[in-house]
Amino acid sequence: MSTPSPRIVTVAAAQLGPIARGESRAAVVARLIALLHRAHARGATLVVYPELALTTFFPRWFMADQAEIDGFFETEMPGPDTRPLFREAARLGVGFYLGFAELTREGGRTRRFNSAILVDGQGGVVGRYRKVHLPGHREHEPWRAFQHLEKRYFEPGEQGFPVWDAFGGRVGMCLCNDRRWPETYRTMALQGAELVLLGYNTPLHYPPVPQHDHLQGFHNHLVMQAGAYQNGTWVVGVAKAGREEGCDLLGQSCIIAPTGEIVAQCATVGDEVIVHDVDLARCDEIKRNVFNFALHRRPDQYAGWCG
Ligand code: CDT
Repeated sequence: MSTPSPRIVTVAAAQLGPIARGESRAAVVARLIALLHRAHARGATLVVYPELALTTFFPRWFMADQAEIDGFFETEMPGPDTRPLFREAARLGVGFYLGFAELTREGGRTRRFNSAILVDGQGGVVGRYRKVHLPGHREHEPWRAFQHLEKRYFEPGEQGFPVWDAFGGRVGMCLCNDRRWPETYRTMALQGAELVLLGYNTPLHYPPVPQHDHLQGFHNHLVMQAGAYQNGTWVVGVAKAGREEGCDLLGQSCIIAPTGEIVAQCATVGDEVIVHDVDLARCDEIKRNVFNFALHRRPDQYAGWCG
């Protein structure tokens, strides 16, 4: 069988170290731009930033004051604080994925989502994804060392897992907890995804089951490597890492090939860039063979169980 011609997109994972609660958007955006420059200097044309990359991970606190909560959200994208990033990325011809808290007016009501956007090399928004799997809890649970109130502060996304033709391939997005669910990758792969971008904020301590704390790193790679291999797609997983407001967040940002192999991985829990020449044509090694969906999948045997 002939080997397809390479289709290279040079991708950077731009891991962030902690963001303090009091750190301004301007200061964070300056850090994002510094990472952008480092990625561009290494030839990247697509930079992947973490989930909720503009603020501290605010769902760790119970807040009753809606105005205080809304201070962590963006009402426009780009807005005054994020425009410098859009401008500089476009000047360099670099696209990016960025996670942020989205506050929007839709159907006459205010809605809040944990979202990500994909921006092309000209600064245009190609697509927006709203997090489907919101982890954590809705009510204040003071017994926890810290809260995880995503279910309180966000609505779940209801547009599924679309994919977009961009950067010479077919690109999907998801966010953090989504990466633990096989359906996330499979729904995108069934639409032909070749590159799945995802940002995360993962505390090392999981209050309901602390006996699994030492497995956080293992589970992180386990799910992303399996998702890549079983769906013949590249996966780029990018952390906000390090000790943020007393809470330790997992690092291990990485770029994973469709074979499931990690081809680049961060070595710190601070601001760090890793770069890889992602060959989208390599998806075919898996998609045309062991996980050739048309040839080997048995959806008739799954119906009725996957509801
Ligand atoms: N941000 C996010 O989704 N974090 C979760 C934490 C574990 S569930 C409370 C994750 O899946 O990494």
